[in-house]
Amino acid sequence: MMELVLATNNPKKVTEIRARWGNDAVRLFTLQEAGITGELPETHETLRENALEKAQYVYERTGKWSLGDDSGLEIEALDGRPGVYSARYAGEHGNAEANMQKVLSEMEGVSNRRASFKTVLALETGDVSYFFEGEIQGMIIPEKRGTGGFGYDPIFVPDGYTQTFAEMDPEEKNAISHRSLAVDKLLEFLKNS
Ligand code: ITT
Repeated sequence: MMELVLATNNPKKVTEIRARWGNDAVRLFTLQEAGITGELPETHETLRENALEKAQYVYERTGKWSLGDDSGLEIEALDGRPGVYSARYAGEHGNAEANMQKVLSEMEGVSNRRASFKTVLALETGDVSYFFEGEIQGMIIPEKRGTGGFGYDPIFVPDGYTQTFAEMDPEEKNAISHRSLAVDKLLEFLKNS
């Protein structure tokens, strides 16, 4: 059976990818299961390069196919910020509360609330690297709502919906999210290869 390591330290990403996974021929491993500890390198200025960097870091240490996920929230009125800096927008890596507070204060009084979530997945196979992207458009609301999901989910309402990602059931977010769109492209690729 083919083995694939999810090159992420974010357990919420693991849950979301696993929930979408519909390929019995490929067994998914977490970093923990692959014996890798510590933060993954993330030194570039594009989602694509960072996703690949994470995947290659894990491939080099495990020899197994590896999948990196780099994601970000791009806000029109903020010239695309936080974007590739989403995880550490307020300084400390992964402090979602502080990151959302910073976004909300920068968006105070701003009438253009358009934003999009993007995920780039990089699959490192040793010989070749493949990329799969997903994107969803929506709006930044003025105050947080909901407790589900993670990261910026409480302040993002996807187009066509009234609830934030954090107010939706996990299945509902996963049915439409940027990450799921990218995962579906990866699954399609694996099915045909
Ligand atoms: P890994 O690098 O270990 O995969 P990470 O959480 O640091 O985990 P990123 O570098 O891709 O991941 O940072 C993306 C940040 O963007 C993350 O910290 C979240 O705050 C946010 N983010 C990513 N996907 C999201 C989603 O589906 N919903 C809300 N926020 C998300």
